[in-house]
Amino acid sequence: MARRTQVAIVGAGPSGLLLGQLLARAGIDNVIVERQSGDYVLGRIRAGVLEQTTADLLDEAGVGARMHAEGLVHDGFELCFGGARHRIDLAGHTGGKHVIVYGQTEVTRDLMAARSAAGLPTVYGAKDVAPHHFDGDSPYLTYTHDGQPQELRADFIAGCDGYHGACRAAVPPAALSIFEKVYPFGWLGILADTPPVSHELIYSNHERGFALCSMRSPTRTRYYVQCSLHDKVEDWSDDAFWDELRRRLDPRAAETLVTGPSIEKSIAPLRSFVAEPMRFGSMFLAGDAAHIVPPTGAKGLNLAASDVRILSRALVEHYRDHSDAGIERYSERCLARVWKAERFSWWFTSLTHKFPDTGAIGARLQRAELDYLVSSQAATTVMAENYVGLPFDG
Ligand code: RFL
Ligand code: PHB
Repeated sequence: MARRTQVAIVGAGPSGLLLGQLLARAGIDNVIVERQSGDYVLGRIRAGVLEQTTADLLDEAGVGARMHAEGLVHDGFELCFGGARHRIDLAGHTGGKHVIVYGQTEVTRDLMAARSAAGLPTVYGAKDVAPHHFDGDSPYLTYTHDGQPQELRADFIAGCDGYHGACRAAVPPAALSIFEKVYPFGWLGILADTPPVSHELIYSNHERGFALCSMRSPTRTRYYVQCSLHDKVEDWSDDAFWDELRRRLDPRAAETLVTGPSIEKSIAPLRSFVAEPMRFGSMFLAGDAAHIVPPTGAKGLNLAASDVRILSRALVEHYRDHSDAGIERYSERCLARVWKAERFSWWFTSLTHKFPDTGAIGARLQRAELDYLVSSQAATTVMAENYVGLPFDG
């Protein structure tokens, strides 16, 4: 049966849900079509750090209350190398800016709750979603739901369906430029109900490989160690993980680390990826559908939010002011910010991970750069202003 809406959104991750919420608040009809179940989407443990502009957008979408109540404001983080920790004072180098530690799972849960409270339509468990006729102004989606073929007509399609989604895949290859780098290692992550080893995040460069100490709350931790791409989660017992993490931290952190049973354990590959442009006629790509960063700078979710900010404003301009200026500039405006975050995430990854092919000189060059970074006000400022999030171009 054919149904109609103004904006058909593919994907109920943070990009799709946030876009849906912002559009609905501006009186723009939208339907979200998601391949998985809601519980499956909530079960994915991912990002943990929000830039202030992301937090502001969640407020604008009316879903910021729990983030303000439960999120942890961080004014700095620590870099660990050579057996010692060095603090990067984010607030002191950016005129008082900070980040908020609040899990992607919670952002998603808040957005889902707001969407269902507002009675906005979401189709979970939609199979074989495909966008059609997006080179004209009458695009539509087809999909199967409960075994029945469905059609959703729209003015616009928003491809918020992540890296493996259907929207980018439907674009003719000749219309896309792809830029990609796959890193020769992954991150093994663990979630545990233990108190954080430190009140701030610790990014550690160690001869055995990178490690990251993060958290979700004062009683829940998220830790990562760089691992081989050949490793399987089953190969890593909790004890093996904790032992490896301890070895990659400074002696004080290693001693005070509180361990416990994992409640989630997973391996993520690391990739830098950009697909250009981000608009094809009446279809837009947003978030991971268009770009991926390695997680080292905590930029993925924040970039998704900045695409959604630019897209929601462009669509509001279209419907309210009858101007397509924002739509015409969507791709260019997103990509300006995307490439800067790609550069930062690639650089921070290069600085902190053990690379199989750069040898002893690679490690010494990293060490020289880390020493410089923590001793030069100029270098610390560059790090801090990128970490808290670069400004929008207006
Ligand atoms: P998502 O979250 O992948 O959501 C896409 C949604 O689309 C659905 N979908 C489809 N639906 C219908 N039909 C299809 N054919 C479909 N194909 C896919 C999917 O089921 C899914 O629900 O993309 P979105 O919304 O753009 O959000 C992007 C973020 O999830 C991502 O950038 C971050 O998680 C990246 N990331 C981090 N970002 C940060 O900003 N800070 C961090 O600290 C951070 N840490 C991380 C991360 C990502 C990680 N992994 C596992 C990739 C840590 C890790 C370990
Ligand atoms: C996380 O808490 O999952 C996290 C934090 C910082 C990062 C990446 C991931 O850079």
